[in-house]
Amino acid sequence: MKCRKCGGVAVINMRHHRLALCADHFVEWFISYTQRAIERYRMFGSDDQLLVAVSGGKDSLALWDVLSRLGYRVDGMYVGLGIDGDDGYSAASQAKAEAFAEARGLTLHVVDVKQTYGESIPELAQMTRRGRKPCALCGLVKRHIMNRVAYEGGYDAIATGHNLDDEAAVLMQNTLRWQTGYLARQAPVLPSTHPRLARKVKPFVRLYERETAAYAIVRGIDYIYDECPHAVGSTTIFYKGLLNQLESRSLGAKLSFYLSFLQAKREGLFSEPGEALELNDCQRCGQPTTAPELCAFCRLWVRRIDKG
Ligand code: Q46
Ligand code: ZN
Ligand code: ZN
Repeated sequence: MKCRKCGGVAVINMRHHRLALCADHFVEWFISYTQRAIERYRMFGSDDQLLVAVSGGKDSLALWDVLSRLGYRVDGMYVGLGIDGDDGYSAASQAKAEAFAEARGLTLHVVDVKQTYGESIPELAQMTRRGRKPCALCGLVKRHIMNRVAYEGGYDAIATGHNLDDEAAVLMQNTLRWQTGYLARQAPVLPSTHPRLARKVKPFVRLYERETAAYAIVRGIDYIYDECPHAVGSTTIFYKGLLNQLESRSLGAKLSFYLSFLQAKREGLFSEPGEALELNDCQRCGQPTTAPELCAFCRLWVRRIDKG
């Protein structure tokens, strides 16, 4: 297989784009494809200060790499969840994130949940939702910390490494249940609705997971291969498998599923129903919440104190 641009040995064949590229031309294509998505969905500009949510995995480190190569002002943010103790998943992924930042002279904010708030995610899950997966709680804690760090640091937007496979899997889940509220909010850009809630952007939404993985490998990025142990058996992974089957029978199916959804939204489908939700300031942390007194994050810790 030959590179379409130079005739050299291709490292990847993106059949849905009918495009095979060598390592150098793939990196060039990947970076400019990301920049085109940033512009097309008006994610941010060169004056914006960005915060990348870094997990130590391929997508978030590849995103940080691309954004810094594109010349954006971009720092990283790692949340230490305390999963699997001192030498488990969290410790290993934090080490990858820190090594990446250090080698490139980039700034990484690290917030360790246990050190900051008193319990790790598994401990908190054990106390509040015995026997249930910690993911819902983990997502809530991560979102809260990201918003706090972005607000305190004056960042304009939080960028996450969600790729097309992630977005298509979530879209499929939401569509199968016609969850119109979630569908209305699923987008490459979520504008800020409150000064304490930064804009959320996903520059990799049009890139297949195998393309972000290829980019990380070609660029020599040292990332954590393992998934979080709690991701095993998740519904998202199940839907990703279904979509891979679909893609193998129908080339480009994932991309057209997602892009047609965005097109349908532009044409008015799933427009946000009713009025915007009224937001109050949480009486404990100040972050906006639809609840009258405490936000969901603070209720979690207050409940834990009550139980402890
Ligand atoms: S980190 Fe947290 Fe994920 Fe692990 S506990 Fe679940 S939500 S699976 S992105
Ligand atoms: Zn080439
Ligand atoms: Zn709060």
